[in-house]
Amino acid sequence: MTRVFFTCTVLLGMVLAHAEYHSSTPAANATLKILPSVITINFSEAIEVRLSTFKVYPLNAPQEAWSSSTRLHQLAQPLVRQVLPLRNDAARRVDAGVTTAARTSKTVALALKPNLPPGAYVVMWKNLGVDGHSVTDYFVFVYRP
Ligand SMILES: [Cu+2]
Repeated sequence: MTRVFFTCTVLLGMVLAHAEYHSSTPAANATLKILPSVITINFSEAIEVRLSTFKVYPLNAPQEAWSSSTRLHQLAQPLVRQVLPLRNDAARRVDAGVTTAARTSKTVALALKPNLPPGAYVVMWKNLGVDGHSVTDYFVFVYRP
């Protein structure tokens, strides 16, 4: 009985998709006057927090591109591909790591380093859902005080 239930849960998880981005604070493509100290990402399903990777990087984007989410995404995509697999890149990152203590969670909080300059930022991840599937994704926000 337990095995049958487990199988159904896994199949249901596949049908309902994996741990996809649901919402975040700041929201994707938001422009902020005040930078929060913590970024929160909500997923559609719970993830294995410590088996997932989260990073925030500054996006080297000219100021005239800050108001164009299309332009920011064009710049963000190659950056994500390049830096998401990197190890030992803490100095380049503007996050100070995941602060969520739970082993599995639908919500993940990431601390930001203090005193970040105005600019565009990319929040990126490769998560591992509790259903065993990974999702790589990102979003961009702009800090323009
Ligand atoms: Cu899945």
